[in-house]
Amino acid sequence: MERSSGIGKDGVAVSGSCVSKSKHCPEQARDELISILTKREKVHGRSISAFRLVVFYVKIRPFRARIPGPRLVILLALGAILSAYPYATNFVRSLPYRRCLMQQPGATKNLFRPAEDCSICQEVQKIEKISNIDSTLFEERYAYSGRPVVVTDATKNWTAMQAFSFAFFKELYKDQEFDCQFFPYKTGFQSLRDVFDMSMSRALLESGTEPWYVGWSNCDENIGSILREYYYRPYFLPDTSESEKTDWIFMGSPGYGAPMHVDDVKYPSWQAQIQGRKKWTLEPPRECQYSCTRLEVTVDSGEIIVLDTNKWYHQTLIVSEDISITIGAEYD
Ligand SMILES: O=C(O)CCC(=O)C(=O)O
Repeated sequence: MERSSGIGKDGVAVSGSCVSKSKHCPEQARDELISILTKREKVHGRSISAFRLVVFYVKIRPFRARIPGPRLVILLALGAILSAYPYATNFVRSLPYRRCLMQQPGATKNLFRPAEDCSICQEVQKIEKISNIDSTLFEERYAYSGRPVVVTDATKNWTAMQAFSFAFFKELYKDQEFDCQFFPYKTGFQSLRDVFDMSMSRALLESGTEPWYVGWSNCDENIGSILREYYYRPYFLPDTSESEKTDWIFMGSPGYGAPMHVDDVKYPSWQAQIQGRKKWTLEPPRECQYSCTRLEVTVDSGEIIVLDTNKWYHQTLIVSEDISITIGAEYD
């Protein structure tokens, strides 16, 4: 999982150079490609099963009968055909679209990401603040529509609201060496270790000390379980959706935040404001600039913003006088 720029599944993108509305053009190619890529995983599984079947057959035959006889040769040939067949059909299916497809080098992902369908933002004039929302209604209106929203009443019973602090995270990570993903923003920190090694006066934003703002993802299972003791899965998420196990934590000083960018993660995310206030500025995808508007919302302590960070360019700024601490995750 990588937060920074955006592009489709498996690093494969559809180039925009195809003739519009023809069989070879991006929309059809993309749909077809997604179906091919999805199938590829199933196909891979099937080939492995065919191979395992042959191995199993050879194993259960009595030892004397294991010497390759005509039946075994036929069986092996059948196994090979069975394994190769799905790959071959998949390859043939993808032929008409090959000229529309290209492997995307990491550095150009953002430049050549597939165009968004601007219906995700055309109707959105502001970011609503809602409460007491039923998960079915949430699913219908917000969960997967690309419409950003702030839910104001979802952290009520979270002990995270009192427990999370710089000192809490410092203690939690004291024996942890590995940072999953770390964003130093404008600080000179190289790692989370550097963050927790800063002086307590700087950490507590005392006057005369240098401001700081960092973000990181947690992929340590033990720490993940501890964090989950302090918050619940937001009640409004669709019943069938899973919250990703990776938590994202952002923390730091007023006046700081993340620069404008778009992510390349799997799913939309929620982010809970545990302490402080943060202003979010969202810009529609570049191709929707003329049909959609730029949005702004300030998320207060206790509120949760739900946003598809793969679609909306976003930038943040801490506007409270005290430290801002947030925790969030993706949901599928
Ligand atoms: O919370 C922040 O300051 C930045 C969040 C962000 O950029 C993200 O979730 O992609």
